[in-house]
Amino acid sequence: MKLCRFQQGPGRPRVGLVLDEHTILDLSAEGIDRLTSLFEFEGLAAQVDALARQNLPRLARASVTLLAPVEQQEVWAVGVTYLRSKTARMEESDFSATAYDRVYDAPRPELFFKALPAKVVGPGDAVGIRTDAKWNVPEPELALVINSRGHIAGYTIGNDMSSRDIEGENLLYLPQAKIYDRSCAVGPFVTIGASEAEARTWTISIAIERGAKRVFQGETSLGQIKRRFEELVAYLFRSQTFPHGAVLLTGTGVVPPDGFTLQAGDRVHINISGVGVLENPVVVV
Ligand code: DO4
Ligand code: MG
Repeated sequence: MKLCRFQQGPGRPRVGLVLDEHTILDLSAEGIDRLTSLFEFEGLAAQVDALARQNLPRLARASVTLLAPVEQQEVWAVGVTYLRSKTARMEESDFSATAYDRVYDAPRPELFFKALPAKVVGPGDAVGIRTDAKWNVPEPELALVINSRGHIAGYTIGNDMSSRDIEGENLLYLPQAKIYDRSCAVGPFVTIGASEAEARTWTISIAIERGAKRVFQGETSLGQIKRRFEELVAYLFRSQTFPHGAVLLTGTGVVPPDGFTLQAGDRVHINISGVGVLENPVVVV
């Protein structure tokens, strides 16, 4: 089952259940107008299943604008969770190679703040590349949607846009490489009712288009993520509370070749087999 946040015309954001490719069930008609409150439900999938059987308005998918499924949640990210990410980063910087090598095997994962909710870009909106960076890449990532009690309520797609030349110059520049306008896209759907074991069977793929040409594509399995999802969430919630829950990007396992950098006008498509496709054009910010 997939949930979404959407808007129809100038109206307020609403909450929907995706019935099929063309149809959304408007859960707001049942008084549910925030995803965050749904994510707090115990037995979320059963409750949404019961809602789905009610006679609620059905909307054409083409008549709504999908929004990022993020309301007041901070977005955080984990790094170096795939072997591919570790090796790419060790090659990017002699200076930081030991840090990446160590964190991959250390008990404590690398966690970093990524975006305030108001700065998250939704489906179809532009992601950004920095004017002062020369090597910019998207990072396609599974995103965990976590409630205030630290339970994983669902899964969505995240793009952890990164400036690899800034990150590679000095590890202390990581926040500048990772956090800037339009550096984080999330959406379009939140898949609920799937276990971690099921999510680990999904594939994540990315395609980057430049005009009519596909300039990069790559794919991996979410089963390649080294750490268990609950372990990542437990570290995020150590000595830190999230009254509205949080979204946690789980790291990238698909890295474009070193000669590749994004350009304004490119289109990034990220597909997770159990979730859907997050598509964003690229602009310079
Ligand atoms: O430490 C660098 C960032 C790692 C990252 O974002 C990733 O592995 O996805
Ligand atoms: Mg990342």
